[in-house]
Amino acid sequence: MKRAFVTGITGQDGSYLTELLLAKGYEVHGLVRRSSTFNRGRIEPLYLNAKGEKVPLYLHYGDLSDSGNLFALLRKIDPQEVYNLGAQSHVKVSFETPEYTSDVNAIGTVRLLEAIRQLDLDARFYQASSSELYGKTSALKQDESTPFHPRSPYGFAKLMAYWATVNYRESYGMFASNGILFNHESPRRGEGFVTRKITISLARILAGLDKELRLGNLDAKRDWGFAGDFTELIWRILQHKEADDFVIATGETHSVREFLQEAFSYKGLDWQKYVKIDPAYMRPAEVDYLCGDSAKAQRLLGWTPKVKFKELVRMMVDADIKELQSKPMARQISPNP
Ligand code: NAP
Ligand code: F7E
Repeated sequence: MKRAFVTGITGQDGSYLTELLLAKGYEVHGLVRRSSTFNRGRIEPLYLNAKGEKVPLYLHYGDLSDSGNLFALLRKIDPQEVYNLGAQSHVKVSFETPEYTSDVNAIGTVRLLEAIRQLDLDARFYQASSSELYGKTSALKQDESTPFHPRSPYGFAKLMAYWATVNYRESYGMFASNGILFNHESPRRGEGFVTRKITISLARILAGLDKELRLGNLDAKRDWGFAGDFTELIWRILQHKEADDFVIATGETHSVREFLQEAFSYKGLDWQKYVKIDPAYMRPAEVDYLCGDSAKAQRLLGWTPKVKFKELVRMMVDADIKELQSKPMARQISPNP
């Protein structure tokens, strides 16, 4: 049985990837942070299989900022595959916590790579790189050869992690690969990201709980895919015959305004009656436009994205309406970044 070590297991991608790895017969070990409130909601449904039996899923306390912890865990688990999905993943928050974001996202990656190297583990390493590396780009489509120009502490920290991964591959012959993933969303998306903020808010407006939705820049364009599709690729990147870097994207771009239009019109509402622009949600520097070219992944990993924009928006809207109906008064929306 293959053993995988997953950082960021409690997050959106961590939960989809764990589901996939368990279905493929892996033993999965996840790094979890201690927090004052329990945050295992996304992985709780995975503890038992369809027959009600316990699955080989093990959680270990730790943190990407703690080298000793990472060394001890990797020594004990001795995984064949390491997926580094853990990160302070919010771009706007990274402007407020640049040092912390750099420590976790950049140095945290080096800590993992260094532990694998020093322990001489025979482990393949996946780094969750991001389209935020491209930032202020003039390329109509971004691929593996497009120059990087990050626009936030999140972006520059992920840039260092990207290059650390490439360097450990080139210097030490390690199987270390980057997936440069464009935005991917789902009903499990964090509530502070714009797509989920919109779909939660729409569900609350429909239920009569909210009257308005406060947002920042509606002109930004993103290449939004479905997280369930993308995590299959994360796994395939580590099964490829050699370590390499791959762009994962749908190749279609839409503005935040188009997302709003699609979501609200699906439920027969005019978004312009509800949305207020609030400078609190603007960023010191913005990434205006992203649209990925994943031809390399399609050619070498045999993959095409399945879920299209409209289907993704509707899936998220329907899921949030259903969730609100199942616990009507339970949801207190907190100020989202
Ligand atoms: P997410 O839902 O925000 O999950 C982030 C995960 O990282 C959570 O499990 C979180 O744990 C964990 N984490 C945060 N700080 C940590 C620390 N100091 N030590 C250990 N773990 C820590 O993110 P996601 O959307 O699943 O994204 C997964 C990865 O892909 C991230 O690295 C993200 O930057 C990157 N990425 C995401 C996208 C996207 O569109 N989703 C695109 C490109 C790249 P808690 O639950 O305890 O907070
Ligand atoms: O913002 C605009 C905002 O926070 C998208 C992360 O997963 O994808 C994600 O980063 C756009 C931006 O995602 C609000 O200004 C308007 O232009 O949903 P987001 P992101 O910044 O693209 C990349 C690939 C990652 O790697 C990251 O980890 O929407 N926007 N109004 C808003 N954004 C937020 N969050 N909240 C607003 O009210």
